[in-house]
Amino acid sequence: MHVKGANRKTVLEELKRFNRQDQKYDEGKILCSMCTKPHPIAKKAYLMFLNSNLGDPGLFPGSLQLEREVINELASLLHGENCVGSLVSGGTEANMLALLAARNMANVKDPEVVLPKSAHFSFTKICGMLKLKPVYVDLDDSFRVDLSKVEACIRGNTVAIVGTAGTSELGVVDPIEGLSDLALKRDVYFHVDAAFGGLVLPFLPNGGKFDFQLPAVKSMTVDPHKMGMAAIPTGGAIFRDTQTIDHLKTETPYLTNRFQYTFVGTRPGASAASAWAVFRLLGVEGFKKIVDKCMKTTRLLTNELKAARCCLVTEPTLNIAAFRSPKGTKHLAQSLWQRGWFVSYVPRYDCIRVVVMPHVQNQHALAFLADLRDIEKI
Ligand code: 0PR
Repeated sequence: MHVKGANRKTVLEELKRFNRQDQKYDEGKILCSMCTKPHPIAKKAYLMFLNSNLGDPGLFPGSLQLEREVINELASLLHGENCVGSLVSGGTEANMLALLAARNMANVKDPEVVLPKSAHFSFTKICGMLKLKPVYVDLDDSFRVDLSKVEACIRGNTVAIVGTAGTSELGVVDPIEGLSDLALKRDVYFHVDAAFGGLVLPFLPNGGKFDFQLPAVKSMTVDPHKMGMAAIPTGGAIFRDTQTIDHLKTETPYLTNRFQYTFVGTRPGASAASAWAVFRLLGVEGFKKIVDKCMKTTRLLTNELKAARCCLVTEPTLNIAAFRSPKGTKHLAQSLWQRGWFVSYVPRYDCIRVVVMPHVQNQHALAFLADLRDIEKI
């Protein structure tokens, strides 16, 4: 820290210099992100609640009410009645809370968790921290976890099985219904990671069953800071009932609340306000329109990619396109980066992944395709 402070104008000018270095969603070049520009109402709401701390809700009862309403809205979108939960820092923390509840509930020696090989990398961190042994299960030909292999991995010390509704790399939905049946049959905790898909699938015409309408689903992750267009950080951890979150309870000896159910103590009320504002402004109809537009742009992209002789790893279920080039995919990814297109290269599938978030417009997809054709000389 400098000994003497600077004047306000200098501080702001210096900040602007940093800010200019950051990429801007509006330019439509960020194709590798599951986040997007927060909705303008989210920004307003966030600023309005900048002071609020959900970790001490007695001081901020309005913010607490906003959090409850957001959790209830998410639960009702996901067909959950009487669900409870918290807004947390993101998908990592939500997944962690779910596995902690499962571990504490089972209370067994040498606990294990059965995960698809496609599960988000946050589970690797979580298993390390919670001292859970991850048992990774192979995928089938459609990149969904193989049910019979999951069953073969469930043992007496399995504390949970996990399925993903919208994998991070390909946007694939695991056979959640089959996993739910299996969890019921084997009496094991079932967590669904819908960090991304949880705010896409409910707005698709054929989203399928992937949520609390399946009886074994005990908890779900769904992040408003991804397709919910809320400000970062806004993650959602939703649990079927209070008995489950009782396993997360920590006494807070001197605060305005008696217990906390999250890892993080101080939590931004501004996040709750930003998600609440987007939900209230858009409603289901507004979300449907946005998701529909993202899906149309995804289809435009995949059709044109095929015409440019690229092959899709799989037909998209969500607004994620994954493809390979016959001339070398990694090289194509590097060339696209050189031209300013921020795509992901996924070594596991040797593919390029494009996430078509609301900031990616048709015109950006077309400009991207023009550059791709130019690189590929097609
Ligand atoms: N579960 C799933 C299915 C996810 O896709 C993610 C993150 C998580 C859990 C963890 O969520 P948090 O990162 O909120 O803790 N998915 C994105 C990813 O890894 C996160 C992201 C977003 C990364 C924007 C980069 C970026 O620019 O791709």
